[in-house]
Amino acid sequence: MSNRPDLPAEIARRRTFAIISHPDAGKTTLTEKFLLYGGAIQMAGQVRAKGEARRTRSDFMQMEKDRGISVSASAMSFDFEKYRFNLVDTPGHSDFSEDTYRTLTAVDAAVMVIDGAKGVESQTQKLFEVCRLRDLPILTFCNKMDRESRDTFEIIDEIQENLAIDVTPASWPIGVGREFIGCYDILRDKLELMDRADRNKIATSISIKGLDDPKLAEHVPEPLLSKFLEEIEMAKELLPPLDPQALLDGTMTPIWFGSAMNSFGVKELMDGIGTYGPEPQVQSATPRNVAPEETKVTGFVFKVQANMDPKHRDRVAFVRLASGHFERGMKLTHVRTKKVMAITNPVLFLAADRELAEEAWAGDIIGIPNHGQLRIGDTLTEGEAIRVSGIPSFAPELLQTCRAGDPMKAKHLEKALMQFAEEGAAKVFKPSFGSGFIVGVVGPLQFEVLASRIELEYGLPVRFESSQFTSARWVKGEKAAVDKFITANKQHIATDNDGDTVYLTRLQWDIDRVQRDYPDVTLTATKEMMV
Ligand SMILES: Nc1nc2c(ncn2[C@@H]2O[C@H](COP(=O)(O)OP(=O)(O)OP(=O)(O)O)[C@@H](O)[C@H]2O)c(=O)[nH]1
Ligand SMILES: [Mg+2]
Repeated sequence: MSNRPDLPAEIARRRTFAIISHPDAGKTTLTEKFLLYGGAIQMAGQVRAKGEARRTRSDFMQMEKDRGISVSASAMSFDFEKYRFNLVDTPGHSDFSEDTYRTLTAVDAAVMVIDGAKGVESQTQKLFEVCRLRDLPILTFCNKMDRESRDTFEIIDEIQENLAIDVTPASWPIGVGREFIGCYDILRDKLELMDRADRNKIATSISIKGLDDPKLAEHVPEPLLSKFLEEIEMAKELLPPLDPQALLDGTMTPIWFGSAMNSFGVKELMDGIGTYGPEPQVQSATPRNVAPEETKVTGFVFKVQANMDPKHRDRVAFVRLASGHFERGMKLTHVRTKKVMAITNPVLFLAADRELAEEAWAGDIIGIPNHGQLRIGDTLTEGEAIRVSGIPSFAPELLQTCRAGDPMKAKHLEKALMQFAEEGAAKVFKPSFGSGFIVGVVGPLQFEVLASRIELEYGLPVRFESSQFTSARWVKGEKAAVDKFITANKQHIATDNDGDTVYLTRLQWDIDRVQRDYPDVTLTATKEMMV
């Protein structure tokens, strides 16, 4: 399968995708099994590992290990057969959705995970809409089939109806719950049996010559067999067959059934991503779009994370390469500042682990350690003034005041908060009146993550307290008009980490009043990522 036949082989073999879903559907567990099948790890870890048991690679932050949830997107690059996978495990919880949405700007496809007992949940629906806006191809994995699950047709109908996309079964489950024995691989006419005893074992697969092959009855007991044959007949009549182009256009999703925990159905899904998933795609940018086969390197930052490795204490920018063949030591122009940067220590991620990258190709996600020059939304090129557009920034919806447990440590706290602001983990405002900092986030769990990270990464216990303000607006306009506005509203004015002016208030009425009284001043709920 090839949708851009002119791509160099190294680029054409790349598959860059995000794993998305409602919280707890099994993204991190599935990611871990991908690594196992890719040969990147020898033994799979668990999300809620007790004692010395191994934990998953992608939930490496302390809070993720403690709570068994993902709070931050993590990237992994590894080979699978003839393909190179660049996979991003995203957090499902809506409090962290800014990170997830940004990740979706840096990938060519999404693997949507659904819990077989729950079907399409609220967050699945939202994430799906974001994918559809970008025409992102979607491959679906219906997980947790080892437990009591919903009727297969019902799950498929629900996806078709709620998400308005054609669904084609790539596999079909046989038996439900404790009687679930495996799946029939529709794409390759194979029977896959699940081994409940060994969770890390690759499933046994049995080649079948069509559905009337007597071998089927040797492995599938009655009454499961009759029910399965009846269902598959109906499925063939009612559901469309796989149309690879419709998948690439984002109008059809193939669905695989399985159990990430039992390593079941994972290999078939990976094969599907390799065979039918998109190659690196054209990146929209201004003043022109960037095609992966262009010989010059272009890349953009979609995520920044500080202190990923406590031993290094640095900041790493996650860069999606949009075009070209990158080699270590290359000098790239940082378009926002027009400065040239020598990229001497680029890394490839395996979650928290990294490895020096001697080279990388369009489609890859590389890490560039830096001291804060690289921000979310920045573009790197070989000189051309191109800017990648469309990286979202959310309006901070919740504001709290952050104070250091030890008041003498206010300067340290400022430094820590500024780092998190530059990472994009929160918005930080320094009021022109009074002490302390006001931190703005999208969801309440982000305050907890910040408190835990400030303590762990900077050794600084902090408290978050309710703030007298509930909304923040960036102030824009001619200097004279803005200055006049600032002077008249001093108690409401703060600056963000870039020194830009912000208006804080607790009343929508105030915002309306400003807009009426100061027609030359504009208030915006978000700030463009690029300046
Ligand atoms: N029974 C069963 N449990 C599973 C399966 N896959 C995952 N789980 C469990 O479901 C829970 C959630 O799994 P995660 O992999 O953390 O889910 P997630 O989607 O990454 O969650 P967030 O990142 O927090 O949104 C864990 O306790 C897993 O062990 C499965 O196939 N069967
Ligand atoms: Mg997770």
